[in-house]
Amino acid sequence: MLALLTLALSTAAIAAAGLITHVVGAAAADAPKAQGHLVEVWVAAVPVTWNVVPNGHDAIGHMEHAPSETTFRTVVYREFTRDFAKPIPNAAGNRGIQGPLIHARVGDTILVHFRNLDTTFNRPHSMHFHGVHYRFGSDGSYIPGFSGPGANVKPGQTFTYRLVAGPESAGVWPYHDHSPSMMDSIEGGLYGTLSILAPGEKAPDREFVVYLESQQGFMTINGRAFVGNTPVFRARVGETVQWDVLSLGDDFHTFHVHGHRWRTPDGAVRDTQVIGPAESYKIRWREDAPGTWLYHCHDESHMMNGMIGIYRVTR
Ligand SMILES: [Cu+2]
Repeated sequence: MLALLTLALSTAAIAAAGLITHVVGAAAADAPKAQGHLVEVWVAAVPVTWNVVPNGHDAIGHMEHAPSETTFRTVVYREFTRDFAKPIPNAAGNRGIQGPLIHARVGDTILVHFRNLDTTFNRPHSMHFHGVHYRFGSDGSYIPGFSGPGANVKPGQTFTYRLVAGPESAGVWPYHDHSPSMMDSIEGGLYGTLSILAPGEKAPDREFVVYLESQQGFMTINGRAFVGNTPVFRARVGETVQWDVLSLGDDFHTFHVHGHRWRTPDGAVRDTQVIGPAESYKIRWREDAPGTWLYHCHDESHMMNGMIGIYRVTR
């Protein structure tokens, strides 16, 4: 009886908080409203030629890789200026294959205007966001007979997703294609990151995004494999650094940074932390360790197959 009552109460509380957006009634109708700022971004799915190992070399295993083995045509998310006027290059700290790093704060409403410019494969695409609140129409996930246009955006079409960063949305979350072409698209790099600050939380001095995935038979970080191709992240002693760690695909990884430790939300001290498909977490510390450090997945075969990079800390 008590358990039932607790369940009923918590379900009502969750519905009121907008977590269950398909509930019919006032709570659901009110869910996607928020008090904060309006964050508005323009993102398109665009075809690119991508090389997983641009320098053709595994610097640690001393293997050579020909461009024909490591290059493929794919579709990625790229940010545009207002009304898709012109493309914006991926910013430092957000290097690589993934789409724009979208910043917001709890309470904000986020409008993501999405355009499908996939003229290479002519496939439908979409954007499906983890961690935030939205009505069913902004779910972006294809369900035959149920989902709307936002789940199946055809080449040349545009759709706007309306998202709200709720109280429990603080943290980092993936977004990715969930249209009928999601299997090919996700392996091809059609994903990105939402980074949401809690109320009153200060933004870090440095924010590094690490997407662990696999492409072309290599284990990749942000779509690149091997030291010399994967991102080189940089910081100075005294700075607050934040690592946004995310994973998509079929594999579990163990994210490890040399010479550093961090505390997880449950208080445990770690220097290696497991992550499964579509999981995400952020790690923060105040930098106090100058040096040239490795960061990598500690699954040995993943590391030797490319999932390793350099972190440089200067005084
Ligand atoms: Cu791994």
